[in-house]
Amino acid sequence: MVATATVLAVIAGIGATTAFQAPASAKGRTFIRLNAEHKTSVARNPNFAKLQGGYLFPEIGRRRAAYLKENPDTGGQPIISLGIGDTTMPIPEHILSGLASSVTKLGNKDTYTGYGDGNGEAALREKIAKELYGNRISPNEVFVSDGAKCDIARLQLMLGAQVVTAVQDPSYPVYVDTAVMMGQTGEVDPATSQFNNIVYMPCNPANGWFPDLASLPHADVIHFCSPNNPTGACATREQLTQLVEHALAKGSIIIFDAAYAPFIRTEGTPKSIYEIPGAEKCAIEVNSFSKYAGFTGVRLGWTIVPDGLTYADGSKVRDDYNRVMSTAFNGASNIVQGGGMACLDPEGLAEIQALISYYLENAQILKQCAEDCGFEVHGGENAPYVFVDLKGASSWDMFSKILSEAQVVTIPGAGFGPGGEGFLRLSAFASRANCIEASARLVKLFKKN
Ligand code: PGU
Repeated sequence: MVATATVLAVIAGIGATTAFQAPASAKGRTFIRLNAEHKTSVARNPNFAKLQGGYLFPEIGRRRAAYLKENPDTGGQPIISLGIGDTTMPIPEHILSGLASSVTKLGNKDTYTGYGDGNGEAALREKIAKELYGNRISPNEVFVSDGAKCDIARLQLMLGAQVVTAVQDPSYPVYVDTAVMMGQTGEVDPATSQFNNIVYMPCNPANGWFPDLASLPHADVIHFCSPNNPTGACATREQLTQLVEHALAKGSIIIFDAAYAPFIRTEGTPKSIYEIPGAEKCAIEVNSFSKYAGFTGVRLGWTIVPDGLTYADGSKVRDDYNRVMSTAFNGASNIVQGGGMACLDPEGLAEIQALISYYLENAQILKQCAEDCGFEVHGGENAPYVFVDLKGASSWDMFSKILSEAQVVTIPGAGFGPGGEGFLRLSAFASRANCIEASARLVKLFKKN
């Protein structure tokens, strides 16, 4: 029906039709014959042209699919993913019952609810404040959401284009990518692979994965993640105190990503930036049930914006974040918030600890494996990521080698910023069986070479 080089578009007349389908009767309608290369007159947002290729994790997926297409038998064994940090263990019973009971409530006219409080149900905000922050934070400083990644983007929307952002290098790519999308940056510098107008805070084995803050140019906003993705480094109380003191002295705002907080098992290591005095005057914290409770697909997170955090003009950051949330978000799903409540019951908290213990044991297996392969290894303690030093090898080359020769997906360190080059990230969120099998394959591969 449709000519190969052209599509028919209906621009007048009532009645359903698609752009690719000629209607049964053309009577009374006006058609335009459009060239297949039809363009709108809308200019592309120039910030998107600055981004270097696609988002990291789908890019890994594309390379895996391309390998599979060319090698359908995958060397006679299934591909194992130690790539994206995606949970694999099922949601435990008590937490699941919280999700199930909120579904049931929706089917009963006495308990049915529609739109709720856009910042989260009061009971959940109270429980987060009490169980996770020991009431150091008040419920009206808690904003419940559909996840930490989405909150990071919404914080950028609030901060606008005029701020200078600092990131750990390497770091979770969402901080830089959303800064670029917001227009905070210039172009990428091909010589350094760094975006102009972003402050890269080098984190590497030589500085104990903690930047020399005093030597860095000023940044308005400092993204800091601990336990860190991808390095697995976990900042000490002394380091976080330095960070907070630096932010207070410079008037900066810290956006502290605590998505992996429950992996911290070392006594005395802070799980929240608000354990550091003064943080309530300079820090926002993003967090999520994704890695705590296997909620990566369920989607539930929260952000803390303290009442005492202000802009230069004295206005409250909290009020602007409230404006963003009430305008550009409509509250986390009521089903999912029931799951969040169950997470914070004593039974749910115990289930979270059991899940985390399982993944931490996986991290030990992967750490041992990388050491057996002859590499120096970082992370894997108090964190679900193992960061392998490739002794100068290119991380994308190593990613390809391991995929094609051992059928194991990993993440190249360079995907987390130029400071990640020469490293490979292994995720401990795979199943135990897959961690053991992947380890055997990697040891075989590297012992051979
Ligand atoms: N913050 C950090 C530091 C993360 O590593 C991740 C997920 C998130 C936030 C996302 O939390 P949500 O609450 O689920 O939105 N990092 C994974 C998944 C990749 C991705 O694109 O989010 C990873 O493999 O790094």
